[in-house]
Amino acid sequence: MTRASGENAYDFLGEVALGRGPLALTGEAGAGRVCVTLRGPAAQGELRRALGPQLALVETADGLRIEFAAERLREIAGSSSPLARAVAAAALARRAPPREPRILGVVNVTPDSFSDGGDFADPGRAVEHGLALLAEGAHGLDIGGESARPGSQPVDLDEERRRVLPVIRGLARETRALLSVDTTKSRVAAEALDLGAGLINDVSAGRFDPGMFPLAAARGCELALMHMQGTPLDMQLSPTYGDVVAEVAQFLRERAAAAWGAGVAPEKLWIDPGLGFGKRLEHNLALLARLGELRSLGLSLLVGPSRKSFIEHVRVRALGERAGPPPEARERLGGSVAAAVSCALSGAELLRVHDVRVMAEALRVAVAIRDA
Ligand code: HH2
Repeated sequence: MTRASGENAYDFLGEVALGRGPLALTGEAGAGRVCVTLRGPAAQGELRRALGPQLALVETADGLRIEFAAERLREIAGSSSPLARAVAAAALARRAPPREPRILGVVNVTPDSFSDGGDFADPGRAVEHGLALLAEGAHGLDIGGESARPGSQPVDLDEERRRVLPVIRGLARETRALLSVDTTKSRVAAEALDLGAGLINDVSAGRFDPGMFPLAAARGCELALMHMQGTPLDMQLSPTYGDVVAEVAQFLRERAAAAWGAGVAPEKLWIDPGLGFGKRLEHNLALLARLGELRSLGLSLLVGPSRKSFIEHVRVRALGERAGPPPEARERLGGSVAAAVSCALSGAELLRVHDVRVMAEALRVAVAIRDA
């Protein structure tokens, strides 16, 4: 099916979940009420059964107008009826972005991460680092035990558990902030959730482990789905796209629909374009420049621009011969701030960053200027 990109892109998700003919959903949420107009086959009976009698259904020239109290959104998003979930998703699609994006501080418990490899491989140091990031203004922490840098090899399940679980256990004892586990393995994710994690950050978007979506559905936790072309081993060999933004949006739509089909409520889902994961400089820049298009999927948007190589590639492109030797990834602070501010102004709701204090200050000022 050909789709217009932009405003109505979320309709596609509705269609996938519903498995019906063309159906358009538009929604708006505000003033404590949610209004959704359903165009196409007006399944009044199914809606009444799924949403209950407190529902206002009115036939209008545009289609069937459905109205309910915003406080029911959460319950409706978790309904067993795909149609009810599509209605909730349409409403969620129109949520205004938050005033200021939240910050997910990175805690890499790895010897080999490109950005800070080995700095926090010891669990005690990793917990200390996480608490310091929270004190600097992070709203949550993303704890990972497997590097996803280009060319990296998968880490053995037990090794990843050994790296990540003590850190999550230690942090959960000290803080009630959101703890995210950066893993593609459902076993690691399940144990992290047992210890107090609330978000699974799966850079494979459920492609590497079929157990991931059922786990997230059963536990009712949040789930981040990231785009990657290929695997960390081969993703930078020859990344190729026609229209990178359209293709990333399509991938995320399909993965979100699959997660949804497995029972994950749309309001629990995060989508992430995966900067640097199977992308050349021009792909990363296009995704950043047109990030707002991904918001039309109606799902919360997470982005990880921090310390990524495109920052260095911009420097080399600009300076040419004068660029000199590359600085370490941890020295890409200016570029990280510029990219994070750009993401915030495009409606990102969560930013995965290493340098929390500087980033929190930059985002606060950028948003204050926008809102002045
Ligand atoms: N980037 C990295 C790791 N996890 N998760 C999401 N959702 N989005 C990202 O952009 C993202 C991510 C890579 O950064 P880092 O953790 O610093 O390095 P490494 O993968 O080498 O540990």
